[in-house]
Amino acid sequence: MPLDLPFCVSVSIPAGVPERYDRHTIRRLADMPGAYLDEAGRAAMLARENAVVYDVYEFLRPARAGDLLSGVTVLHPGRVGDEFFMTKGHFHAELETAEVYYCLGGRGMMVLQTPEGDCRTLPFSAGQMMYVPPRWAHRSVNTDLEADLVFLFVYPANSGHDYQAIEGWGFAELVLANEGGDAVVVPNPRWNLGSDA
Ligand code: S6P
Ligand code: ZN
Repeated sequence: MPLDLPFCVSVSIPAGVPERYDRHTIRRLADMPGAYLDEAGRAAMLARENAVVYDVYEFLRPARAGDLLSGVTVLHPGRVGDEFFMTKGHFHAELETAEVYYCLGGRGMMVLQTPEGDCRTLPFSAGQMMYVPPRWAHRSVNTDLEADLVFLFVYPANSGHDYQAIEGWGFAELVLANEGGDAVVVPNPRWNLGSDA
């Protein structure tokens, strides 16, 4: 789409895939080594099928302060062991940048965490808006095994992404299924082992 002109695009509810977009990123199980607690379970699933965990459809803009990036994420249903499918999660490289999510469909949670380790896990379902303050890393989790978790996002175009810290430390909290299949938030036993552990 032309970079400096207004645009308007249809985004269906609850499916979420925009009628057009600039970039489509597909994240599969193979793209998430070490992300799930049950790494052996991930490897076993991967041996059967490199399942798509989520799709991201983006409207691109120049990486300049004052501009906004936007798009839609479609996080599919599934579990690795007891852990629900989730996004990789990231800090914004420009730490002092915020983000807004609006959930178009499905049922899930967002895990948010500061660099100091303050971790909050909040419900995030169709019709809800999530404000991610500056400095808070964020990960989305689909807790519904039948439906996609679909959300629209908007954030400053100069934010950038820092995946490394989360790949190393993870988040302090995990969202797992209990014996009845319901989502429960539990402390991450691997938390703070660090990438050099
Ligand atoms: C970008 C925004 C979303 C995520 C997307 C995938 O700042 O938070 O577009 O990129 O939901 O998550 P992740 O952690 O793989 O980038
Ligand atoms: Zn973000």
